[in-house]
Amino acid sequence: MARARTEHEHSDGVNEGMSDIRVGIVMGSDSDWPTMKKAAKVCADFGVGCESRVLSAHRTPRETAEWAEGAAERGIGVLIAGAGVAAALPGVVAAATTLPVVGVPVASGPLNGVDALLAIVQMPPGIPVATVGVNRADNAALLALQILALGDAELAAALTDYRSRMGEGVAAADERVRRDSESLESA
Ligand code: C2R
Repeated sequence: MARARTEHEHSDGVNEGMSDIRVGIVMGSDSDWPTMKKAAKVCADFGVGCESRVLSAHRTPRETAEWAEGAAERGIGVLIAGAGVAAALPGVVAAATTLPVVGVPVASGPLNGVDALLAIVQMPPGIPVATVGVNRADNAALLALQILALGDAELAAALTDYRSRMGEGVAAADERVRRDSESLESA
């Protein structure tokens, strides 16, 4: 498994050389792809294979159910489902499998994602969808990887490493702001 890259390091976003598909990413339209691509990129950065599909609970209900029903058999461990406006897709996917589903409300349409957020987060009892913030497909992938890491010590170590490098970035920013603030006092 590759060492995870930070957002400042290069990645071409392609899961080259990764045959094991462990994360399934689905979105209601290709207009969601610029947002959902962030999830595929995080998976690629951690060397975790994913597949990305456009399927719609509204427009292609049969294909959507088939994809979700077959995911566990294909070796997928977690699903990420993103949709905008009247976002039924994550819930419909969750209803078709017992794999954990992470929902991404996509900001498309006149309500800028608030409609999708409420549709995805307010699932009825019995069919949970772990909902992340509007457009936060990157967090959806990190959460998916954390779930996979429960049974993968190498992936867990890569996530710990990612967190500590993120902490170093905050410490460097802290230092810069403190120095700038002090320079104002001495000016
Ligand atoms: P188009 O850009 O194709 O018109 O889609 C998509 O996720 C997208 O954000 C506009 C928006 O419609 C959403 N969509 C859903 C579903 N299918 C498509 N919410 C669904 O099944 O939930």
